[in-house]
Amino acid sequence: MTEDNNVVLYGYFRSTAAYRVRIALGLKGLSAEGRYVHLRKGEQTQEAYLKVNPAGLVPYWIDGDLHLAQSLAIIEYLDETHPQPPLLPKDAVSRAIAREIALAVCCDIHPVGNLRVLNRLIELGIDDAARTKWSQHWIETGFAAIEARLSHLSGPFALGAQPTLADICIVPQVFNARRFGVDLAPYPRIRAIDAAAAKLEAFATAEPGRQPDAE
Ligand SMILES: N[C@@H](CCC(=O)N[C@@H](CS)C(=O)NCC(=O)O)C(=O)O
Repeated sequence: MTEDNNVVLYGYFRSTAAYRVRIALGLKGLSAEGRYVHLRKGEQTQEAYLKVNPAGLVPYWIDGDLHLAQSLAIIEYLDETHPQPPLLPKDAVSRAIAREIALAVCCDIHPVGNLRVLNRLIELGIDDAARTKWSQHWIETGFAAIEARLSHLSGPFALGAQPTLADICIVPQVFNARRFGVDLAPYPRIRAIDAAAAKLEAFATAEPGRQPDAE
């Protein structure tokens, strides 16, 4: 993959799942053509995009004949095809812990706060304030578990001196937590990871506010 072939990343500036892939691309020194799906306007449910990704979600990755959904699958593919710098630690225990943290974000926190879930809550008559509490609750529950795990690991990143898949998942979730007004005071290790990551170009350029479709 180079900068000038047909590699395409469908995303949305505020999508935390697409944000993960942008960070991974940056860490690898890679880029892709960005195509933007306006989630708030519901473009992900329109026929044009469903033809691209029938799941109606971003990110979506096209690399020649490879069409791939799921941020973690995309990131692990990038890591396997472009091994430097590695996004998973060398030893099996640390690798398992990096995946544990990544999955805690991607399976336990993210899905219940996704836009389509919040839209369904609107349809069920749940008001703004209650929906915000819902999102805060699941982020806080997930962050408490991740913070407990991190408290046994040395920083500055989740698993030491280099960012891994764990940090790639934590940082976008922190962005989302701030959007929903979550108090981050109880999570010092998570905050420290976010601060360490902000100093790295790959994380900084992946920030939602710096994307071409940012509003
Ligand atoms: N597990 C998927 C989640 C993808 C996902 O849910 N993306 C969100 C944005 S972060 C989305 O497209 N939401 C559209 C919707 O909920 O309608 C991944 O990691 O890629």
